[in-house]
Amino acid sequence: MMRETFGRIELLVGDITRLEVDAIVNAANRSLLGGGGVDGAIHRAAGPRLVEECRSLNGCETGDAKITDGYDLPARHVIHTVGPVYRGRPNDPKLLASCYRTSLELARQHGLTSVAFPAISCGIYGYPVERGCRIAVDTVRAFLDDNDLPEKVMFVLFSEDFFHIYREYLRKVTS
Ligand code: AR6
Repeated sequence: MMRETFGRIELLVGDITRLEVDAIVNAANRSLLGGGGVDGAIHRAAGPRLVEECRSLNGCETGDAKITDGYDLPARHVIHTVGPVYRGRPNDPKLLASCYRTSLELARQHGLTSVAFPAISCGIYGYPVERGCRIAVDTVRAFLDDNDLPEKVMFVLFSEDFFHIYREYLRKVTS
């Protein structure tokens, strides 16, 4: 099985919509009204009540995050964040790091124990996965060092290629 644990961080290959966790994070767009990729999959699995709640949120800025119920998902909540479209600019890493940090901050404020992230911005938004992975791992590790909640963070990758990139980096920084 494609799964490995690094302290409070767990890495796995799978479909994030199937996870029974306190919150899954959605790589959304600023409208928060659905789209393709993981966003489409989450809305399909959560059912139409999710987009109804999302309509009341008035969208979300890039780098920010908002929380909803999980409805028909096994996850209790969805944390919707909006990653940057990759342009190779100095602000891209800051905005992507902010997605991870604000999502974790929301989880902490809601007393959530377990949170699962997809590879935000590394699909349709074109972020190079090697860089996206470093930002994800560094930001999550720094947050966990400073906070007791969430107790556990999962990176849920959709391909074995992405899994290997994350695993190599996590092994390097945790050894
Ligand atoms: N579980 C886990 N990961 C998944 C799943 C899944 N079910 N489905 C796809 N991925 P993307 P972005 C992976 O494109 O780059 C949407 O239209 C996928 O293989 O979903 O942030 C939004 O509305 C990739 O590795 O998100 C926005 O408009 C990763 O999730 C835009 O796409 C992220 O890819 C956001 O683009």
